[in-house]
Amino acid sequence: MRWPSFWVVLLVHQCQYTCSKVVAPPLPLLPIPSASQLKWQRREVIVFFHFGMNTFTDSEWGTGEENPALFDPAALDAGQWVDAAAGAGTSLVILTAKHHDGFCLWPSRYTDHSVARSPWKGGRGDVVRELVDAASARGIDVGLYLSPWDLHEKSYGLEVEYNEYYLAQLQELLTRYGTISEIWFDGAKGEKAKKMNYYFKDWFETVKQLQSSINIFSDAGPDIRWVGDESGSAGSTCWSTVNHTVLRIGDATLESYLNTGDPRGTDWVPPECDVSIRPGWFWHKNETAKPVSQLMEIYYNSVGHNCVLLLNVPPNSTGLVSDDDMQRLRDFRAAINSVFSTDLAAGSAAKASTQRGGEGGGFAPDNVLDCDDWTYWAAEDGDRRRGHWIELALPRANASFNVVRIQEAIAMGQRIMKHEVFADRKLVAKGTTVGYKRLHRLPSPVKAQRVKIRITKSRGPPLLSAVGLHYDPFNKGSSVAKHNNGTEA
Ligand code: FUL
Repeated sequence: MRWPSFWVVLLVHQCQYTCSKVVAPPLPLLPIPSASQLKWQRREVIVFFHFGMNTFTDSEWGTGEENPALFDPAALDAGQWVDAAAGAGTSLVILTAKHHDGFCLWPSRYTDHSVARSPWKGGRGDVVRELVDAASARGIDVGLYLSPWDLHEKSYGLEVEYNEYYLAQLQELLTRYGTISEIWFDGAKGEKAKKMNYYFKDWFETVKQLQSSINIFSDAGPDIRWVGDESGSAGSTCWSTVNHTVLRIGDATLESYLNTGDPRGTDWVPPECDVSIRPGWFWHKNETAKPVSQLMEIYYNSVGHNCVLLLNVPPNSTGLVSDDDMQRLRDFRAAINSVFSTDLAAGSAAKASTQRGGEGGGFAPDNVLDCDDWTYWAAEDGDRRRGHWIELALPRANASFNVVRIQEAIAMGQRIMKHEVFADRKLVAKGTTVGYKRLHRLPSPVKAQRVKIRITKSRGPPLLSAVGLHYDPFNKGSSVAKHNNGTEA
C-alpha cells in the first residue's frame, strides 16, 4: 500500500513542474503610466539647481534690468554640482536655464541677455553645455527649466511674438544638448506682470516632437504635475491620476486637487514635490541648509506619499555647491540608506487571502519580497466584500521595526483606496492610497511575529510589488497619527 501512494505523490509533484502553466497577468486598470513616467517615478529623488543672475544679486525674483556684467562665477564647476547631486543618490538633475529675469545660461541666438554678454569665460561660456557634459560623463540625466514669465524680453505681453520667442528658445535647448529627460514649465508669474496668453499646446507638442521620451512638468502636466506646495509635502491621500480638464496652469485654487489627485482621474499625471534645501531657491550668503531630520521628514512626506522629491541645491556665486550643502546631501542619502538598506521582512513566509491563478499561477504573495518591481502579488479577480489581505510570518520575531513600506505595481494602474497594517493582530497603521510607495512611520517600535496588510477598499484587485519593514533610529513618531490600537476583526 505504501509504494503506490508514494508514486502517486511523485507524479502529482512532477506534474506541477511539467504540466502546470502560469496564468496571464490581469488587465491593467487605466490610466497607466508611460515608460518615461515609470522611469521618472523610480528615480525617487531628483536634484534641482537654481543658478543665474539672482545668484549674483542676492535675490529670488530679479527685475529683468540686471546688467549681464554681473554674471561672473570665478570657478564654476558643473562636475562638482553633479557630484553633489550624485551624493544624494539621484539620477537626474534639473537646471534653471532661464529664470523669471530672462537671463539665459546658454548663448541663445534670440536674445543678447545671456552668458554671451557676460565676462564669464570672455562671453564664450555655456552653463547648459557644461552641465550636460558633466552629467553625461557621470551617467546622470539632465532636465531643464525655462521660465515662461520673462521680465526682460521686450516681446513679453505681445501674444504671437513672445510665444514664437519662447518656442524658439525651447527648440534651441531641445536640439543642441542631446537627450533632455524633463522640461519644467513654471506657472509662477508676478501679480503686476503683463497679461500674456501662453500657447502651451504649441509648446508641448513641439517638445514631444523634438524629444519623444521627455517628461513635461507643469501645474497641469501633461506628464508630471505640481504637487500644489513648495514644502515637499504630498497629500497623505495621493493619486497619480487626475482629470486633466480640471487643471489650469497658474491657478492657485487647484492646490488641494493637485496635492491629492483624483481617484476618478482619467489621466496619469503624478505629482513632483519641489522644495529647496535652503530657505530660498537661489543661493544667499546668510542662508544654510535644512538639517537631515527635516530632509527625512520631507522624504517621508514626498517619496513616502507616492511622489518624486525634487530637491533644490543652489550653487553659489563662485559657481560651486557649498561644501556644507554637499555634505548635507551625502548625510541625507546616508540616512535614507541606513533606514532602508535593511529589510526585516526579507526571508518571511508570505500568504494571502487569494492569489491569481492559485499556487504556481505566477502571482504568489512572496513576490512582494523579491526586490523586483515587475513581479507582484495579485489577488484573485472578483468581489471580496471583506477585502483582501497579505500576511508575512517574519523570520526574526524579536527584530523591532517602526517603518512599514508598501508598494503597488503601478505599471498596472493605481488601485488601493484604503488599507490597514496589523502587527500580531494589533492595528499599527492605516491609510488611504499606496501607489508607487507608501511609507508609514509607527508611533513606536514594534516587535511582531506576523504582519498583515488588509486592503479594505480598492478600485480593482490589488497588485502589490513590495512590502518592507524597517527601523528608523531617528523616527520619534512625532508626526505620525496615533491609532486607537484596534485589533483585527
Ligand atoms: C516658483 C518660482 O517663482 C521660484 O522662483 C522657483 O523657481 C520655484 C521652483 O518655482 O514658481
